[in-house]
Amino acid sequence: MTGTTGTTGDRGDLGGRAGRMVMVVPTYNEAENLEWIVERLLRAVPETDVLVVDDGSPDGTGALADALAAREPRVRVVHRTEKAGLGAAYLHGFAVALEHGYDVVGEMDADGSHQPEQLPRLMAALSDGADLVIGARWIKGGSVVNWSPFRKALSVGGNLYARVLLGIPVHDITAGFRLFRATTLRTIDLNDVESVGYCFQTDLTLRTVRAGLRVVEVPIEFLERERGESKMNGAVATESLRRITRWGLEERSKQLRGVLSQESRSARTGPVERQGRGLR
Ligand SMILES: Nc1nc2c(ncn2[C@@H]2O[C@H](COP(=O)(O)OP(=O)(O)OP(=O)(O)O)[C@@H](O)[C@H]2O)c(=O)[nH]1
Ligand SMILES: [Mg+2]
Repeated sequence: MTGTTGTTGDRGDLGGRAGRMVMVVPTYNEAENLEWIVERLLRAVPETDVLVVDDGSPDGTGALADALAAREPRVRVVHRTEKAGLGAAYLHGFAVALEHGYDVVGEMDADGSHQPEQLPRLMAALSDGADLVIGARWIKGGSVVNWSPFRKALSVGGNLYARVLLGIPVHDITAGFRLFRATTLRTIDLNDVESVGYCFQTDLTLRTVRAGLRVVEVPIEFLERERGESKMNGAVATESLRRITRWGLEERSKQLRGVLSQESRSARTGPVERQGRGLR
């Protein structure tokens, strides 16, 4: 379990009463990007607060975040002692955000892939009634700039696999530019989330859909990072494939059991109108 050293900054709390929205920004070795991206975010959406969750970056990102927080009251920092993956960092950030009473809790990478200038469009979708808004690459109007055809194929294929296997109508399940209503995060149970890498995004999407909440995708332009190094690796991709397959098969076998028990009931009681959801 990763230790924490709590929040830092020049205010006693996260300012949840003043700013109703907070963007959680996880960082690991983003010294070249952090200041640039946080300043853009605060310019694009002045009413938001920012919560940086740093996993003890060896390149000094945590200290840079503290310096930002010292001069900008909208910025707060959570320091964790070791790199424990994106999912764990977000769970920690969400818990802090909910504790401080924010109404809207967002996710955004610190590497420039997600453009803060596009955030107002996600905010509009939330105001229109969504419970979770996903900034999506793989829908009409969405795009990815500077990815190799192989990387694109991997992401499109992974999303297609997840959509079909999980049977949910979301096109960019792995995307990490998002806004949650705080009520959404309180409704879906975050206590048993085990996903570590970007599979975390799929996990939360699935929980939101299964809770009967409204997920809306808004097209974004995703830019490949220009500075710093990607943390995506084989282990992250494998975790995703393994967990999505397990969730999908569990759901399918539940449906199959439902169909079979209905079949045996109707065999015993004669013809009845079929009501089960069946295999999608
Ligand atoms: N706190 C924390 N942040 C992380 C960790 N892994 C990645 N991040 C941050 O999460 C965001 C997304 O990570 P990236 O390295 O860009 O990974 P990615 O977006 O899946 O991969 P690319 O598309 O290749 O950039 C960045 O802001 C990272 O600094 C981690 O273990 N802990
Ligand atoms: Mg990235």
